[in-house]
Amino acid sequence: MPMERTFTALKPDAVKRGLMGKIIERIEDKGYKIIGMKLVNVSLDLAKKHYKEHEGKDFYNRLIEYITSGPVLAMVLEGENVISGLRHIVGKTNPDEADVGSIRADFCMTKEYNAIHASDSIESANREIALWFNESEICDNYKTSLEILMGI
Ligand code: 3AN
Repeated sequence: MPMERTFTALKPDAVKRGLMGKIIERIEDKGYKIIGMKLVNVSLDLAKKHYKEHEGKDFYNRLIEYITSGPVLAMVLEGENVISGLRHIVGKTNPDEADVGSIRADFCMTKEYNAIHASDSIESANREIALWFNESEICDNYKTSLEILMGI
C-alpha cells in the first residue's frame, strides 16, 4: 500500500463544540502521523479556493459562510493509504448515511455541519495541502512509535 499524505480540517462546528481532542485521538489511534497542524481563521479567498468545485451549487454560499464563521483546525496527515482510510473514518457526507463508528455518524446530525473535511483523491490532497500549508509548516522530521516498530 502506498505511503500517502492527505489534508484534513476540523470545521468550525467541531472546534466550537470542543470535539478537536476526540477527533484527533481517532486519527492518532489509527496510526496516522500528523505532520502539519494549525488553527486558521479562514479568509474568503481561501474558502473560495478550497471549495471551488462547489461554486454554483445551491448550498455554496452557506458553505462559504460556514467555513469562514470560526476557526478551522487544518492538518496534514501521512500514512499508508491515508486518503481513502481517513475518508472511511470520517464517514459519508450525510451523517444519517455514515457508518456507525465514523466521525460523522457519531458526532453530527446534518450534512452542512458535518465536523470534518478530508481530501477525496491524491489530486485534491496535493492541491489542498499546497493551498493551506507552506513547506516550512510541514514537520515530517520525526518518527512515530508505529514507524519505528514497522522499521520505516
Ligand atoms: P465531503 O466533505 O463528504 O467530501 P463534498 O466535498 O461533496 O463532501 O462537499 C463538501 C461540503 O459541502 C460537505 N462537507 C458539506 O459540508 C457540504 N455539502 C455537500 N453536499 C451538501 C448538500 N447537499 N447540502 C448542504 N451542504 C452540502
